[in-house]
Amino acid sequence: MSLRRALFVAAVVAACGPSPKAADPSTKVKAKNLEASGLELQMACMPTGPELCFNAIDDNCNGVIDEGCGVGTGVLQFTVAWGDSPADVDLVVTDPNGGRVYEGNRNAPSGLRLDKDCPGDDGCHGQNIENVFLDGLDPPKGKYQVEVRLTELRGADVPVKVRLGARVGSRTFGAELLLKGSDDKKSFSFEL
Ligand SMILES: [Ca+2]
Ligand SMILES: [Ca+2]
Repeated sequence: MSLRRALFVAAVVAACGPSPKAADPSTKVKAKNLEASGLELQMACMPTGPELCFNAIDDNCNGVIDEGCGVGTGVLQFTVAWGDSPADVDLVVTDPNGGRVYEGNRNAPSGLRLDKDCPGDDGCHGQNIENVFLDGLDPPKGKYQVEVRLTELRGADVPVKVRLGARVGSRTFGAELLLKGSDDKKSFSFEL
């Protein structure tokens, strides 16, 4: 190929480039075989207005929980919120490779990350939230387990009301949990 022809081909390729309308990667990620233990997942999203922070609810039903609130999101996101209760509630997410993300291990090789741990030094300010999201676009296939645990009561009134929100692909769902004492836990699992 002559230099001139090569330059022409390169220019055409550059002009065509990757399509600006690249498919939204979240539409390829879909949960199946959802199973809940001790909680009832609400699958429908009811838009109630603009997104509110730190409530673990996708208030504007755009498929993202608490966006614009300084928490990470991705094709997978799991969030718990429990207001100003002094209780220590923990979110534990296990991926299909056995990677476990929680306050004692904030990162898994799959890309799961815990980016907020409350109450504690993460700037909770009476708005307790824990958030786990997938850093990356290609979550490993297989079974995921999401557990919410009341680790320590710390003088809190019982039951401790916890809102759980989950994003899997372009869908969000959630549940209201009532945790009744230390070590009370609720969980759900799904497969990709
Ligand atoms: Ca939202
Ligand atoms: Ca929200």
